[in-house]
Amino acid sequence: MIPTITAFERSPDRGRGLARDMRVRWALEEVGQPYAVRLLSFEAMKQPAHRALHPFGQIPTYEDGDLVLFESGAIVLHIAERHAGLLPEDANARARAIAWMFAALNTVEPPIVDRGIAALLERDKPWYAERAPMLEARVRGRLDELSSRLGDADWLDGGFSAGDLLMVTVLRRLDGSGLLEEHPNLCAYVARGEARPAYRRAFEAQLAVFTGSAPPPG
Ligand SMILES: N[C@@H](CCC(=O)N[C@@H](CS)C(=O)NCC(=O)O)C(=O)O
Repeated sequence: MIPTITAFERSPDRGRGLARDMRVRWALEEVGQPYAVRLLSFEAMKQPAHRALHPFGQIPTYEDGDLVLFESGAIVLHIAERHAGLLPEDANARARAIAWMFAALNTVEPPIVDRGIAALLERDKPWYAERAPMLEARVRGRLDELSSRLGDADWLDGGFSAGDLLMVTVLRRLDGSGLLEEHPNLCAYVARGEARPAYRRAFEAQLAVFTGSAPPPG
């Protein structure tokens, strides 16, 4: 039995690896765990069959035997706890790596998502011109702080961990905004993550879904 995850049948990001199944694929590749993927249309994601797995009708989900999980962070944590390679052995270092996982999803991702959603859905609204600089300033604030903490280190706290995996995927959401480029150390950090063989395999697998070159499920 191998775990099954869900992903977009046709990702709105056109294969740029920004959808949240990418984090789960990357974690599974890092620990060498093979997995299956069930692709879903937007319509199927909102049907009762999928909502039984994911209360909010979203991707990704993770099924392994009796276990069904949703929330990309919870899935990555589950994978990291059950396999070596994504969390340190030392208890304190492990707790700190988990703190970075939360920081990625709870402190850094929200302002990035808020800015992205406003640009997508509010661009034609009368308040957008006033709101956009404020949203951008919030992202800049977080990036300044993260950049200061990272300094010239390779990873956030010692060796590469699930905290870095999530942080890199969160920062990648700024692709094309020019904001990350204001911090050369954060660009280099993301590039280090993207250069990992496990990242490459995960990226190619999700891209193959978009280009239609993924092997048929089964
Ligand atoms: N906090 C959730 C967010 C899940 C999420 O927003 N998924 C997006 C794809 S990246 C989705 O399914 N969007 C379609 C929708 O919400 O209808 C997680 O980290 O798993």
